[in-house]
Amino acid sequence: MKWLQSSDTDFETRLSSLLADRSAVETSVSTPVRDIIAAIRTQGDMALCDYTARFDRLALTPETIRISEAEIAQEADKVDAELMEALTLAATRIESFHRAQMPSDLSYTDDAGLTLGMRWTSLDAVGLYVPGGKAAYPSSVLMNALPARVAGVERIAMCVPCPDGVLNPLVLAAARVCGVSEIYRIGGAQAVAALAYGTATIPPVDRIVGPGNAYVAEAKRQVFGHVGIDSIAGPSEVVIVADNRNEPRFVALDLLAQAEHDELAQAVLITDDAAFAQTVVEALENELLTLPRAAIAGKSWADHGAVVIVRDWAEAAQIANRFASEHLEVMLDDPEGFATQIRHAGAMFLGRNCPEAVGDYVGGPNHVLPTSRTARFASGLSVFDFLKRTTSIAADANGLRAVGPAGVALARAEGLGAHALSLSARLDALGWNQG
Ligand code: HSO
Ligand code: ZN
Repeated sequence: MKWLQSSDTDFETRLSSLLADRSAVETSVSTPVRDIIAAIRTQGDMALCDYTARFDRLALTPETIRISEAEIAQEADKVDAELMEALTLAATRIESFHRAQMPSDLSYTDDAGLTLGMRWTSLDAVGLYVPGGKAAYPSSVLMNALPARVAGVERIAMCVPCPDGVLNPLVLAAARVCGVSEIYRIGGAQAVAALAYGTATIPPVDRIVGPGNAYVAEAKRQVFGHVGIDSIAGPSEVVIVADNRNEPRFVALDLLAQAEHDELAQAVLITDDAAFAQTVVEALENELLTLPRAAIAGKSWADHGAVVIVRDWAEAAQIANRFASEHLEVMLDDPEGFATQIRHAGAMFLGRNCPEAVGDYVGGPNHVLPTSRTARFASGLSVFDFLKRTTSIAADANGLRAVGPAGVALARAEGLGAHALSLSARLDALGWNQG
């Protein structure tokens, strides 16, 4: 863990190196991924079944790539009622927040008499990648599928690797809560390629979203352009701005909640009281003695964790903006006031009783957020990832008379004769006097 004090002379250097900590790019898998994508494009289902046999030890035929409705129901029914209720509550809240995001179309007639419009339409088909193993979070199924649903996407196809053929009841239950029933038991770069280019059994989609390992991330990068993708997620991070009126253990647990995701996760405490920070660190070390994922969380805290002691909250806000972190918790007397100074953060959690875990599961806003300081230019997943815009211009003779001559001048300046004529021929017919 690094301890920084804004009054120290080497503060700027040490802060810069802490900020630079967040940009590891995995490229070593690019060749095998290229080969896998090429094989899926040329051999379709056959290659898909081969890779699944090899990587997931699961023998499939084109008929069994898709998980049947009966299997989904059978697995989902294994989930106990309390968990089902929790999933349903989460889904209801996530859905209603994303519904509130839905934008309106635009249309107005301007002074020149042109009617200008912009209409939102949804994507036709979206692929949702769900990782296998321990990182198969049912909450992430909800966070990826529900915005697509709300946006009006007709077809959501989900891929989830099932090593040794084992299905994950929680993931299938979450899919069922979202009304997703087109689910394939495939994963890795081969699943991304199948979604992007299609096979005989899997029709292609228009955009692929969802987290995955290095192979999945690289495959998404390589199919980008042919289809859309969401952002490539890096390790998770949290910045917590807290005063000394907080319970140190709560702050410690919030730091650990981020650290336990990944050894590369980063948890940072910004406070104005060094003695308070020390009690938080002690509480954190104490929790590490019993935490089930102590090995991961401990390594994350040791390698990437930090405490930053600031002079005042204005300085804290400046530093938080420079972190542009995925999550920002504000545990101060006036969190809303502090939040007005924040311009770069994926998501904020305001108040002493609003840990990030509220947002991970049951708050409503999306938990798929920009990592690695990309909140400087990127935002969390939303309905906008599943919508696109089409603009329109309607012009009658008067409208063309008003704006056409300027268009002719620009077209001539660009040396584009047909452009100029397509305007001027009409203008001439309307009695244009070129002067
Ligand atoms: N904090 C994670 C999301 C998550 N947490 C899923 C628990 N489950 C990345 O924002
Ligand atoms: Zn989390």
